[in-house]
Amino acid sequence: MFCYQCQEAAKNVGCTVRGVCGKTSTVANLQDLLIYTLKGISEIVVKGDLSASELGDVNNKMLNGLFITITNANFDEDSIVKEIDKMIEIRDELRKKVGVSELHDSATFKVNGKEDMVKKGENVGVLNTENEDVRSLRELITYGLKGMAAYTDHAVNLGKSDDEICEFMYKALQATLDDSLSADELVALTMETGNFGVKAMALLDEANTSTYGNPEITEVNIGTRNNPAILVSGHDLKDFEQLLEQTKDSGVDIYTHSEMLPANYYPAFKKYDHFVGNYGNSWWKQLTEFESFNGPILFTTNCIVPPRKEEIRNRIFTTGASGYPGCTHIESDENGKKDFSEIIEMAKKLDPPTEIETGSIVGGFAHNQVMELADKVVDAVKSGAIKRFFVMAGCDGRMKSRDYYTEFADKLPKDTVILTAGCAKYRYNKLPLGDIGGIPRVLDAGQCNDSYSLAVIAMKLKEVFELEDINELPISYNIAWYEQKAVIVLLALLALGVKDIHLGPTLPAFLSPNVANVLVEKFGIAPNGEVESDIEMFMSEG
Ligand code: SF4
Ligand code: SF3
Repeated sequence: MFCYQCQEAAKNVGCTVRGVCGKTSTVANLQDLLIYTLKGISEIVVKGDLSASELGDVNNKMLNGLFITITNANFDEDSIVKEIDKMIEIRDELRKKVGVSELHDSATFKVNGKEDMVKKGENVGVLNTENEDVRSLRELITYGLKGMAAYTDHAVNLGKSDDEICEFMYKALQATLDDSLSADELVALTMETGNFGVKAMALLDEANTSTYGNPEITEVNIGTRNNPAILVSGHDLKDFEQLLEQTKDSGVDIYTHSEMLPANYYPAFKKYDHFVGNYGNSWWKQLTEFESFNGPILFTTNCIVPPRKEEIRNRIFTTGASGYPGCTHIESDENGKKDFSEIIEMAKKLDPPTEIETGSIVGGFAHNQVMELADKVVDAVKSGAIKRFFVMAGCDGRMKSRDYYTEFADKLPKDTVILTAGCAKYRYNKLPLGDIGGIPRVLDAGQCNDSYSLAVIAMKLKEVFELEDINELPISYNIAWYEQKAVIVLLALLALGVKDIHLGPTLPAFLSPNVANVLVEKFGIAPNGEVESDIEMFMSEG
């Protein structure tokens, strides 16, 4: 195996024996083959001149296939094998339909069973591209597409789709097979990926807000009640809604964990009295927090930490793109309905959660809510009460070096405001950072996809202040990344013209020195440094 798609890649080079995330080499090779098969489908779609609008459910399967390979989403060999079989079947039908010859191996290869798949996967992975710059750009695009697939998949679950996005995804996946493309052409495709990333996030924003209302300022309870309960993690709001409906009047409470916290901000979920609040912190703390939670846990997406203890594994359920061997996976029926009764029955037999903290945290500052406060915000900027905003969106992770973000938030001057989204917020969302004239100093827009909200806010502020360029705003970007959704968020911000983004805690291992240089020279991307000197540097900007 060779994998370097996330921030925790071994030695910041790549995982070769087993993933730091816990992914086995078998799973890694199978995931590589799944991606390769999706590229093969894309080859047929592009060369056969098929359009996404005539492909129907193939689009959704392609999205789900990419999603499965995101870091910490799916560790289950058997489900990936099934997925490869399914995608090969689709690929072969499409190939017959278009009748094009001279196709890439990915569009024609045959495998016979799991062992054969693993072997094939070994030979079609990342290192198969020899030139390190081409490899770097191909992977940057592929990881961006994985993030884009995740966001589009959530939108599809809520009945919103956009064929143009899928059309682009086939084109971009196919392009990663094309040896005739120059590095410059691949750089251009990377930027186009960012443009479509903006579209995918806008689509999901529209899907979420048109279904569940606009997130609003909310005090989220972080304590517990004395009823048996289910903890929900991941990002899928449709799954969350279905579980809330099915647990109504059952005597079972519902709590969110990690990236599901922003579900608390949506008006549609507030009507459920048994939705108690958020339990615990970011994804990487889940093993201890699941232990004290006592009840079952539902993963709707990443991030799963391999549960070592059988007792915890028995309480974990997965659905959608997520999966873990030995954990029950809940499938949906053809109408997208999921039956969560097994989880609910298990919850009834288990103890209520053990309280690990009390009080509340405040969030819900997506674009609509912030714009309702626009007058206040603009006045605070004009009067100098707010000197600078810091976008600190992105992911959290296990590494000790991420203490940087807690210290950074803590040491920022009191006349600054942090705009956040994604699980990166858990590094500082419980610090007593106070407010500026009633505006909290940490404004949480929501999940990682709600980074889109932060871009909308920046664009609206640009209009209000009548500026030419988004970079003239008193906003600095100090973003934390971990998995591939952060890659599409980054590319989307670049596509929107945002410059001088600081990225940490390390730059991606998949950026070759030359590709990293392009990002530095064209966009001013820089790694984060030391807390105090970084704050000084940011505060002297503009
Ligand atoms: Fe390593 Fe990250 Fe890949 Fe897991 S996802 S194998 S930790 S690079
Ligand atoms: Fe977090 Fe996994 Fe990325 Fe959605 S839950 S931001 S890391």
